[in-house]
Amino acid sequence: MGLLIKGGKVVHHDRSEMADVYCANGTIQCIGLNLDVPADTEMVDAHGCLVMPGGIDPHTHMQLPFMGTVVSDDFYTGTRAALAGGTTMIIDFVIPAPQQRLMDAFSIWREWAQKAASDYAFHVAITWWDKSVYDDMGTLVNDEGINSFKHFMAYKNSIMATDDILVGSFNRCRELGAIPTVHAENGELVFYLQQELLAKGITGPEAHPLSRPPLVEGEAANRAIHIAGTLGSPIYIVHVSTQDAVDAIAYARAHGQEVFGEVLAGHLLIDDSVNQHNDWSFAAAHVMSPPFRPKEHQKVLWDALKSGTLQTTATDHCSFCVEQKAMGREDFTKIPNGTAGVEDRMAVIWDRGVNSGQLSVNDFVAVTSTHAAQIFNIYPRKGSISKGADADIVIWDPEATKTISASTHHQNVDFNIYEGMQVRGLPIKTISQGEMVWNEGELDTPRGRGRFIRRPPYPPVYETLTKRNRLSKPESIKRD
Ligand code: URQ
Ligand code: ZN
Ligand code: ZN
Repeated sequence: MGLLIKGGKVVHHDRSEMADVYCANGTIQCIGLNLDVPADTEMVDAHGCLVMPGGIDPHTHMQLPFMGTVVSDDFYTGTRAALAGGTTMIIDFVIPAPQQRLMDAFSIWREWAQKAASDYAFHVAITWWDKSVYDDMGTLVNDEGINSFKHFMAYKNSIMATDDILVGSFNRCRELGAIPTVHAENGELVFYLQQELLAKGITGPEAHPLSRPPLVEGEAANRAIHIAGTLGSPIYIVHVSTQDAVDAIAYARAHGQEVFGEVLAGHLLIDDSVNQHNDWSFAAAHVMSPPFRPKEHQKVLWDALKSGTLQTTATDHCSFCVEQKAMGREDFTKIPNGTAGVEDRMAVIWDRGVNSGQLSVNDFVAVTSTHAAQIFNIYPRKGSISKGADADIVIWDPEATKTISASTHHQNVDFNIYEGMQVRGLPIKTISQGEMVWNEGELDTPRGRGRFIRRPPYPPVYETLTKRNRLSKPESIKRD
């Protein structure tokens, strides 16, 4: 039985239209008015509402083992909460331990994600390098539907990718038609500043941002951009949080380089005052990397999102309960880094972005869904309301209101960084794979209904890139 979404305004990333949407067999069958649909079609009333592509969160870490503990949301609870917030797909991360075969780690994460309630994909992290990593990257792209590889430039003595790894992996990405992504913080500088702060006896969560000042992100973003530009690979900078990194991205893009940037809802809305809070647990609950920044960076981030310098929004959902954060009670470097937010991303960006007039409704669709689908090569199957696309749709009531709270959210964590925030504009219905999974406050998300979404490689990048700042095809490099 199909669904007919009637009476709404369909909002695409580039235009809007009054139209009905008929979904059946998990996909969008037709869009228009006075549609002729089967008699047993279920009617969904969207009058007064907007009908948008389901959100895509390109940056989450469900049930990640990290810093001696495990993220409290698993692939079921985390994706269930995402659906309640209008997000119908996440892109999570396979993070092999150094020396662990990529294919082995991939199998482990695939198993964990079997329980997901929404569709999902994976970026695979490159945390070490040898011929097996090179080979496994090829297997993942050619056989497993992976087209993006993550590099943590931070987290020294753990998963940090040094420059030699960046060079080898970015070049391999170029060969395979994959996109490298980076967590851009200079891990050596962070480590040095952490040791310096501890030596001075500064051990509380207030030290965390002091060990990761904006230049630490700006330097790493510049370095990654220049390595990618030299090798001719595109690059995607995750959780851009500073003017320093925005400036690096804007300069590179203005000079024709293929650079994409992501901003977290948290960094758009929350400033560094949270780090100075006199309650240890409150300050520790906000410890994430990159840290929350002084307010002036937030305006730059909003302007970059509006102007297209940054293209996507994400959450970096990496939830730790209060007692997990207490692992760093004596030493801030041991506070598990991460905050939650997969359920609230769309509502908080709508409230602070669209209601404030900073973003149009079409911009909202672009930065919460369409751009991520386009960059990670699953558009228009995902991120669009078009014939043949997956029926992943959110029905948005621009006048619905709520107060965000850990006491009412669906995330499996006892803290919410948006606690008490009042928002206007909410997802009142979420449709995933053509099924009503979130309906006026009720979730219907059977465990394991989510699918692993394969993402094809890009056409060989050296066939599509301009010649500027690029190596030409390797075999055509003239050697004298
Ligand atoms: O660095 C990341 O993106 C992961 C490990 C989540 N933690 C965080 O603080 N952002
Ligand atoms: Zn990160
Ligand atoms: Zn992350």
